[in-house]
Amino acid sequence: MAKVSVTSVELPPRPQLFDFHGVSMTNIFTDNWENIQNFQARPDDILIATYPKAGNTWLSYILDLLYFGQTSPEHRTSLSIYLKVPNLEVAIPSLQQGTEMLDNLSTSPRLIKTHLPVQFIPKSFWEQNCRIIYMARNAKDSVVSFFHFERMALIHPEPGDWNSYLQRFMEGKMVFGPWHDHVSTWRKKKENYSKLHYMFYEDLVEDTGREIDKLCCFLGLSPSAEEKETILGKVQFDKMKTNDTVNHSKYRGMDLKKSSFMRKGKVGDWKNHFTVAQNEEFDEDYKKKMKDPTLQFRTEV
Ligand code: PPS
Repeated sequence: MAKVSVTSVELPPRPQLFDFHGVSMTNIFTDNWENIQNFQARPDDILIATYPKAGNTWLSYILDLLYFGQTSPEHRTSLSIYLKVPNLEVAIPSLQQGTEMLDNLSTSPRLIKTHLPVQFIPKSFWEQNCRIIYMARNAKDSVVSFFHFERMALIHPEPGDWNSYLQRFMEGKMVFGPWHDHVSTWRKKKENYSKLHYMFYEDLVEDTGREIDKLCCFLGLSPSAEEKETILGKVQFDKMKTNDTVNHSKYRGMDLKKSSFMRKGKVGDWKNHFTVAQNEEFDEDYKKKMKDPTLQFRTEV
C-alpha cells in the first residue's frame, strides 16, 4: 500500500484504551506488536525512553544535534524530528510504521524514540547492550502536559474534563500505563543494566548545559565548546517553539486550535491547574505508590 505523509494523512477516529498485558494501551501503539517485539536493535542504537510528555522531543533534538549537527547534509536539517528519531511503537494506519522507518534509517547510530514501559522493550536492545537514556518528569507537570496534549492529539483518546482526567491518571488508565510504574520500573532497571542513563526533565530545565555534559559523558562524546554553545542556542524552548522540524505544527494529527505541542516547557505549571483539594488527594495517592526514597522528583525549580 502506498504510504502517505504525516502532514496529509486521513486520521482514524480517536482510539479507545484497552488492557494490553496489564497496561492501558491503544491500537496505535500495539497494532505492529510482533514487529516491535522482533525488532533487531544494533549495538550502537540509542534508545530515548520517556513516559509521554517528559521531554522526549527535546532530548531527541539534543541527541540529533550532538551526533549529526556538524556533519549532516543540508537536507537533513529540514527533516522533521519524527523522521530522524522514529518512534519504535507507532503504527498509524496508512503511514509507515515505526519499525519500518527504523529499518530504513541510514544513520549510525540510529536514535530511537519510545514511550514503552520497560517490560515491553524488545529483547534485542538488552541483548545488544544498547545505550538507553530515560528521562523522567514530575507527575504533576506530566499529567497537565498530557491532558493538553490529548485535547489536541487526535490519535489519542478524548481526555474528557480535567478533574476526571486527573482521577484517571491516578488510576493509571493512561496510554502506556501508570506514570508511577513507568518511572519506578525504569529506575529499577538501572540496578542490573549499566548502560542506562536516568535523568530528570527538571534538571534539564534548570541547567541544560550541565545535563548535556552528563549526557556526553555517558555517550562518550566530546563536542567543542563552540558546538555546545550552538546546540544550547538551538534547544532553548523559544527556539524550538518556532522550529517547524520539532514543534509538530505541520502534523495533521494535532488540533492546534486546542493547544500546541511546544506548550509551556516549564516546571510548576501544575499550580495553574490543580485545586487545593486535587493537590491533597494527589499527594496522598502519590505517597502510597512511590515508596522508593531514592527516586525524588522536584515539582518546582
Ligand atoms: S511526547 O508527545 O510524549 O513525545 O511529548 P514529549 O516531547 O515527551 O514532551 C513534551 C513536553 O516537553 C516540553 N518541551 C520542552 N520544555 C522545555 N524546553 C524545551 N526546549 C522543550 N521542548 C519540549 C514541551 O513543551 C512539552 O511540555 P509542556 O509542559 O506541555 O509544555
